[in-house]
Amino acid sequence: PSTPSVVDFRTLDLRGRTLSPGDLKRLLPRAAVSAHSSEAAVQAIVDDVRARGLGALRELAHRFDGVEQDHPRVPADVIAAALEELDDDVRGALEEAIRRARLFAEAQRPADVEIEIAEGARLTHRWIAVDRVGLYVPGGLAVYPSSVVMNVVPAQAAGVRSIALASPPQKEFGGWPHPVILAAAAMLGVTEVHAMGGAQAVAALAYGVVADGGTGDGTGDGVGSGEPGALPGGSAADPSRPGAIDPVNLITGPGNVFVATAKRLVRGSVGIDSEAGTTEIAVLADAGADADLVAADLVSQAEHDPQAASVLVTDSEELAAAVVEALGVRAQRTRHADRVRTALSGPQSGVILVDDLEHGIAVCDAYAAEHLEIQTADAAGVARRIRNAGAVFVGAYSPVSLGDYCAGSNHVLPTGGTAAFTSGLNVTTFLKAVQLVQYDREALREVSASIEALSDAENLPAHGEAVAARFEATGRAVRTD
Ligand code: HSO
Ligand code: ZN
Repeated sequence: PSTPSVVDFRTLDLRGRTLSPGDLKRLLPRAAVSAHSSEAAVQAIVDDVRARGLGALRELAHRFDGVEQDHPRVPADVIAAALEELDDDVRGALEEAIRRARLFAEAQRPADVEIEIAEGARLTHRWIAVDRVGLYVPGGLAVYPSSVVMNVVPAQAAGVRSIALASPPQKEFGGWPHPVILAAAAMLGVTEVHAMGGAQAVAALAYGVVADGGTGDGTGDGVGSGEPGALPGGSAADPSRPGAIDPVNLITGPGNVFVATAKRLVRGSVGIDSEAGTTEIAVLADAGADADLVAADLVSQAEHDPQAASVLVTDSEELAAAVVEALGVRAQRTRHADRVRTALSGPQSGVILVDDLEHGIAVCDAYAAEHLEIQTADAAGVARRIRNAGAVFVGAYSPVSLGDYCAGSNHVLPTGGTAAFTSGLNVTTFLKAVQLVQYDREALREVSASIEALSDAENLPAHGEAVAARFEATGRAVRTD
């Protein structure tokens, strides 16, 4: 598609229109999700990696990334060298980003709940970290060392014991991921990094990969299923062997449409985080907002991708006109002008005119933006009323770029309207809860009749009998500690 020479930021005028939330949602600018068109191709890649392990990974790295690799595991000395060569300013910035992200993530840890629901009847809701996670860090149009921080820090704060990082191999860096990504991993103490991208990375993390020669069936390649007994030759993935990858329990991180589709396809075998698709920014602004700053923020996210969405919601025609003008100026002089103009001129971007702030809040909730900036009077008051957004940036000094790097908040956030039902990465993404049940004899007796009544009602009498057996006069000595 050709790049527009000027910004064509379209207008949707919703003034005077009362729409149901459903109608509103249909009218709002949003790129059609085309994930399904690639589903068959992605499924084929996932199946291939699952069936052929390393052999498939090698071929796919050649085909998609143009690199020859024996296995994707990045050697420790390559990671150490990347840290060694890291620019001092970038290192300092990453340190500060890590420090802030860690403070926020650690403060998010939910407390276990323990209550005595009746005398002698104890219940505990206990949070436990997922054992092993696979974190995906995209390459592609840009490299994202900041995404290493955003994935790793909450996982570590949750107490995840084993972390595998995957990022696409880069031809210009010897087939390893970008050195700043490796350096960020090193700074965080992550030692298991795999140079693999796309759907193949997701499949390898989800199902595991057996090292060369590990299958014992003479083919050389194989794949782990997470169940050692099910492997060809009966050998489990052994992480000490070059190329072996242990399957993970959960995969998180943003990625392109292939990554997102692969995550959806392996879900069930493993957990996945919310889908982080092409980035979006919405700005809710009134007449008093600074048009040039609004434009700067809309351009900042448009630079990610020609499909990125930049949306302005305002009750001021004057502000809208001033923002459009400022967009034109900024979109000409910015480094990634082509991408930015394409993104701003796409059907996913534009200005939405509303009657007043009240109306604007309803529109923002229906849109459920990944990032929502509030640039209005009493921004904090308005922000408190927003129900649907991945992250809300309050006031003129909280731009989205702050959150992308250094705010302490997370930048892996739900896109495409999914903020209506899901959250950005945070500590709880990496936690699951176990419910502990501990009743003593008297506490059980108190509800035994209820259990029997319900077990009869469900025609499952053995359920009731299991309780009744404890109260029969058999003279059995039941342990009570
Ligand atoms: N805005 C992106 C994150 C990012 N920005 C990384 C710069 N680097 C999605 O939230
Ligand atoms: Zn960004």
